[in-house]
Amino acid sequence: MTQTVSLKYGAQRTQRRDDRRMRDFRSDRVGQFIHWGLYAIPAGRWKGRTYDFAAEFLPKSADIAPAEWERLADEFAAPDFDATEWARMAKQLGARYLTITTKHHDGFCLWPSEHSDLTIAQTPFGRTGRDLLAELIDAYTNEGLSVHLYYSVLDWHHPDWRYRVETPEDEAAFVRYLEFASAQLRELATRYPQVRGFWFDGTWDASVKDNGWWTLEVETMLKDLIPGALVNSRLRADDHGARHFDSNGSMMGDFESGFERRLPNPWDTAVTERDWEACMTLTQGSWGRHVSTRVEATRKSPAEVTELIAHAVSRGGNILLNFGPDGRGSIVPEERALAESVGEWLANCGEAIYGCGFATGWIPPTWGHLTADNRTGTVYAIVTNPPVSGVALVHVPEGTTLASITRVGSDAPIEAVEREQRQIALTVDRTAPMPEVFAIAVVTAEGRPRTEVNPDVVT
Ligand code: FHN
Repeated sequence: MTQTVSLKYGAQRTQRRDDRRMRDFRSDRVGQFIHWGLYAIPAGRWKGRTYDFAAEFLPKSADIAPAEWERLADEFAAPDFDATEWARMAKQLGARYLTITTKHHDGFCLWPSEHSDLTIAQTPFGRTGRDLLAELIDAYTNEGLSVHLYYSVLDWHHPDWRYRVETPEDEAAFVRYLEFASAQLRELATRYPQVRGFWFDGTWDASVKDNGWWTLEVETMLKDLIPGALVNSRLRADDHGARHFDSNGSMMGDFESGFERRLPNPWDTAVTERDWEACMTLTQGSWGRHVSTRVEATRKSPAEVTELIAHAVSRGGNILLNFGPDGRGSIVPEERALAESVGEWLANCGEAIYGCGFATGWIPPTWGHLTADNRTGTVYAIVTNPPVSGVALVHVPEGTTLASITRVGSDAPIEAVEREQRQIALTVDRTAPMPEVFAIAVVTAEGRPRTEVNPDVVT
């Protein structure tokens, strides 16, 4: 028998959300994450030394005094920033939404917040009167992409931030801090009501875990201000400090956001029971721009990124691919090139990604990933790891018959042999620079398309 803990601040539902906004998010599958703030200016270097860790952690890695760090605001002119260009590149990448850092751990706000003295308003860019966040939201919206706002609750700049509340003074300070964060979030939701949702980070400290009530209050407030706003699980803590999942094991927020720089085990089918999104760096560890040969050596190739996309979708998740524009406001050439190649693959093979999800009942292959589109009853074989034999085996589930196999994104002929034991042997190109994709249509014993492959993806 399941033990149920009585909770005031736990999950708000035990079923997935299934309204239009949630379904759109679920169908989008590929998003663009952008980490941009003061840290883009030093880009991981300080006083002649390169710090090989996440560039946005430079104030900590290089032990920089807050006042010194904050002087970077005087240099934030972003002469190359062009929201339209960023949005076009995101569209070219094949991203369907953007998640932009409005405030990272250093406290710098990318909007002119009335509640902080460290914002874009204090920069040469802001002094021109331009609203950077509004420009971005408009440009992405014009390209048909949705926008989510990232907000770090952890704040190294604010005097009232506490990692842990130990004294009455801490208590009073942290109450003020939570009021400040609520006011900023209200301000964001009021200034930019057209955004689709909020993405929280920096919520792992004891101070936040001990105030689960606040995380629910914020979720509720944002959804009151922007009906249907999406909120990630990372915001939330319950009455007992359980994060992401409450003390009864139910997910809090609208989608699980615990996969960071990793994806679920490909054999893990439990993740397909809920909505989730993984966020992924394009180099090993840095989210903000980092100029470093060691970091650069870890940059993922377009083929690796397409594999990550296929892997996420095959397990019913979204993937948020991170970009770190430079201090002048340019998307760096390596990331533009990646967007072009991945975007080309998605333009050709996106029918296996967008609106697709877990192929229920199909055996996950070792040579790549299977995704399924329940609108058409099609299962896609995405060959990310072609076998040495040059033959990829697909097992057709009991109760279904193969109707056809076609190639996606290419007119090249197909060599496929149906074997006994419900196996199809597909000849694959071991030298293909990007994953080959095959569309496998099946019919059920009743002659109908197999529509139950992914009942949760409906567009
Ligand atoms: O510390 C941050 C990190 O800089 C980055 O923003 C990522 C994105 O998910 N979140 C934190 C680490 O979990």
